[in-house]
Amino acid sequence: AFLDNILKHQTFRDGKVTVNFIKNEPSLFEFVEPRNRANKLIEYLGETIVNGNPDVKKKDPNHVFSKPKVPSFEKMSSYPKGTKDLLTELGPEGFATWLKNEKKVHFTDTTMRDGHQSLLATRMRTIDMLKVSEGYAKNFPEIFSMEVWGGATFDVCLRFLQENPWERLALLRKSMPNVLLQMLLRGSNGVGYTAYPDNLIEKFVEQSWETGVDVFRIFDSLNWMKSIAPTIEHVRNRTGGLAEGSLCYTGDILDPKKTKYNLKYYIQLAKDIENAGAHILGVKDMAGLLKPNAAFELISALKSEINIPIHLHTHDTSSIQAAMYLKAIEAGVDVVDVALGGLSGLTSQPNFNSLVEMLRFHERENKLDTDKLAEYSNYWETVRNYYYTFESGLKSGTGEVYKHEIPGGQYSNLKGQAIALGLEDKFPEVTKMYGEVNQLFGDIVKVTPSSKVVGDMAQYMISNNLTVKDVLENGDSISFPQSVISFFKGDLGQPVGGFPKELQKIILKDQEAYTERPNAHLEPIDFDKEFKTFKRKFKKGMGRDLEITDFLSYKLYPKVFTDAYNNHVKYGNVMNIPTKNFFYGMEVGEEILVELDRGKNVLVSLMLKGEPDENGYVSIFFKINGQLRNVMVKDKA
Ligand code: 3PY
Ligand code: ZN
Repeated sequence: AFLDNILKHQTFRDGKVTVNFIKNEPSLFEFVEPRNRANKLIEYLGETIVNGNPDVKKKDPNHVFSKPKVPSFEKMSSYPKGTKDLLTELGPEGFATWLKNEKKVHFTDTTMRDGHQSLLATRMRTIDMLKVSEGYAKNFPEIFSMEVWGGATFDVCLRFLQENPWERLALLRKSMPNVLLQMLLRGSNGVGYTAYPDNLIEKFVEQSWETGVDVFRIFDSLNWMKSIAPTIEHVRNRTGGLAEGSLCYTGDILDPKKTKYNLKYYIQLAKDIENAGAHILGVKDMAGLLKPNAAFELISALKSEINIPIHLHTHDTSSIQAAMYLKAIEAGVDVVDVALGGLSGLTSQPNFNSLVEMLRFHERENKLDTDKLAEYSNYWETVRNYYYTFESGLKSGTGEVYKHEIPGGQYSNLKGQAIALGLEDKFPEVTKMYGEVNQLFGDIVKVTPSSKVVGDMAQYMISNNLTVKDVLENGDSISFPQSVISFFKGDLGQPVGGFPKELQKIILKDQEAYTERPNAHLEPIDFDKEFKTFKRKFKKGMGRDLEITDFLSYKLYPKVFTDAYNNHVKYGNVMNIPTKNFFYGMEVGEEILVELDRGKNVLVSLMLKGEPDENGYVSIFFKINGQLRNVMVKDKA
């Protein structure tokens, strides 16, 4: 291994070895052996067997797992020409024109991003995606795009799944080279919950494109153009991809009493987005508030007022959003977002399989193979079973969504939290308070991260028995949640119509608010210098060179990255552990196959699990490729 390190070393390869080479290069003594990797693997499994995965709050020992059936496809065949090939051929402008001239309606499949983000708290692991991604791309090359990245996936990959989000993207890119890959980007907030320096967002966009993103859906949580426009610019300047500038839909344009977010408002915003250089307009109905007749009116108006194609997104929280899609399609919308049956409905997107069938013989029908689609839906339905612990417990759609306006992903999270805390009967109060807080805040656009601020405030008020009146009358003596203070300072930008001044004073007390872009207060990043420092800080344990993408992860989520790094040092690469074992450990007698790294597989069986000794340590015996190994794990219970 030592010799190997020398042979691989850049200085050696450059022929610049001097007498002090070995003495000056401690890295030559760092060995990553397979044996070491296997040891780390059983450390992880041992820990999970004894103490459980800390992310799994409720484990059902009687849960029945069935094996998902991977739909068949031609492994040896090449990829048929798809939308990615078309983008390469036509360029972003040409592609947008092509899309606009298409008669049939197109689809974005959100299963691998918003679908599981909204139903399973974003916990879907890369390994489960990779089993079907190649086959899917070969079977459905005509799909407009696969939404696979961004939103909450970035954070959750690192924080809970111990995966590198960039690696996920690269692997999905490799297995789906022919179709467009799409991400959700929160404008100046990137894939985080706060504003970042402009040059960090710029670098992030550039690296996302380099790693595999083609379609950037860009929104701002307050519909603030000052956050949307610079991000569109980054996509136009740094990538060859499509900038999908998006407006977030809230309220109800049909309600004459709701004058803040009316048709005129949306048309102006759409024009601003088009003028900022977007190739596509996204209409992001994050809470599923767009009603069928409103959709007809909105899409018809947008179609006549702007020249770029329109891509519509919704959540089926009310359970009637397929009707909305039909109206939008009849008004000429170009693309709609859907999720494969097994991960559709409720707070996720409308059902892909059913929507294709609904449009059979319609003049805008998109003739996709519904039998094949059904096989993929079945796959996801079975895989979903492995994630049972992350289900929200939601059983039916709700008409209340039009009142509280909670975004899909947030609704299932809040519901899950309420059930876990035994506060399920208080859930209607939380949602009602959410609606009241929204009014108190001046009726704002609510989507990550502004929706989190409203949710934090509502939960805070419920748990402290506070009413809106209390806040307005006795606010001076209330210490508000940090996210609320930061919001009223201007850290997420400026809401439509500004902040309610009285309340702003109550919340900020003697802190100053500002109205410039939050990014204006942030120092640009000195990439050369900081990347070097970063590499020194985290040099020892990845088993590979640190990349600029690691640095970006660190800059977006310093603590989360550091924890993930420390876990990696301890457990190595855990992304290829089967999902059942990653979350729930192993049974005695169970045997699993795990790919350690680059095609090296090991067969792991759990032979024996002892009782805790006098110091609380449990002895666990595995067989790895037939050889007996044991680990001692401290029982934390
Ligand atoms: C996100 O920002 O993650 C969203 O899905 C918003 O709807
Ligand atoms: Zn969404």
